[in-house]
Amino acid sequence: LDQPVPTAAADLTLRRGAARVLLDNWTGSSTVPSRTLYPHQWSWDSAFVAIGLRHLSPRRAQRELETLLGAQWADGRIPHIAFNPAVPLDAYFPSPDFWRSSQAGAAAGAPAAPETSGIVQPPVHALAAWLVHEADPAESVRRGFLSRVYAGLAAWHDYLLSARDLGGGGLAAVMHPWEPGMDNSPCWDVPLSRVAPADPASFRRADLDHGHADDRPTDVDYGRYVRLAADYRDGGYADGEHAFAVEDPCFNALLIVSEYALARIARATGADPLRHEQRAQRLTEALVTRLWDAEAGLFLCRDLVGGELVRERSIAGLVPLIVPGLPDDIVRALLDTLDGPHFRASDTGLVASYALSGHAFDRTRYWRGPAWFNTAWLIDRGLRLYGADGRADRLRAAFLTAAGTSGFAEYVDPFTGEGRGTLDFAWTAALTLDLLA
Ligand code: 9YW
Repeated sequence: LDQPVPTAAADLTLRRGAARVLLDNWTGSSTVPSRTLYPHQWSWDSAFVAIGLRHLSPRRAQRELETLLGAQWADGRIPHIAFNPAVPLDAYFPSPDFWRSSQAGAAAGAPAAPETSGIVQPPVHALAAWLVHEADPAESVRRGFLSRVYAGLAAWHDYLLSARDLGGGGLAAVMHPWEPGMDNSPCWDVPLSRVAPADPASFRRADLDHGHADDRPTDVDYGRYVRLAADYRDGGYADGEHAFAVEDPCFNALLIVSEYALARIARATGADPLRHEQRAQRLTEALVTRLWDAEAGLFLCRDLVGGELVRERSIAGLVPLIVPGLPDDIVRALLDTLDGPHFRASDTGLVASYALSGHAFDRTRYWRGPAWFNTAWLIDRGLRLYGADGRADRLRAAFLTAAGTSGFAEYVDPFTGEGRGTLDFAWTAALTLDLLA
């Protein structure tokens, strides 16, 4: 697809629009993903937001991450949501009175405040912290930013690599479809099918107040999400035996990149960088050994309960292109898959969240087909890492066009770029600013 060539004036309008979204979504100490749909602080959203916010205010970007770390549990986990006590309980479900973190999570070290969820999201935070530091090293050093965040970030990775190595193969496992951040991906269909849905009368979906039912997960899937979360809570958020346990390539690729970032942070603060570099290398080996599938041409999820690879092509299997030091044949295969018949990225511009050729492909439903901006940003980085700059430039142009024309949508139709989900979505705006910088 030929993208219009961005002009300086168009860039300026886009930059102003993106900055406006971030200003409007700022609460005073962090950023909400969306004023309507997601009125609290989300974990990986905040990391992406900080990456964009650093171009407007490095100070505010630091604050974003430090606020999130204020919700960290003593066992090291960074919860996927830190709740704003000023927001009414019925504005978002599952609400704080569902998770009951300060009580149900006490044994796992949940803080007394704020209330949080008990599950996690992908570890983009150390990468974000390093990028925030780089935006203004003098201000970062003046505030001791890296020293403030290092211990928390290291504890976060320690948690993922110990309590969450449920498969014993050196990767971190997710225990809920919300943890990899791609809530209703077809990758979860089989692992999730074993979970009995919670009684629909036992909860009320707040997401449907703001979004189209056709764009959102189905009610049955929602019931299963609720059941998994309630069981985890009722077990005191202890990790171990669980009905849903999956090794996700995107989650682990982000952990690797964040381990390399943590090595840099360690070096800058006088801590030991070697430990993190070695961990990143071991994780990379485990990722390749456990999740690479040459026949599929991308990384797959491993279902630890069923004991098999999940044979679905999702964007999670392409994101590991951001991992440094991948074997040449894997890099070549990932590049081929990206532009090949399953994803056709050279035609679509942005990359679909699930193979266009897949049996479960749905161009409007959330993570079952629509294209998202955070994954496009990650793939842009991967393409540049491996010298595919021409392709990265095309992806970047498609990203900026779709972000602007859709009003910073949460996600878009992969064929038309038409906006879906909510508008004025924080990470779409933040990553727009980053690509324009
Ligand atoms: C939900 C906030 C979150 C993102 C996830 C996305 C969605 C939450 O929104 O999940 O309520 O369904 O899937 O990645 O962090 O933006």
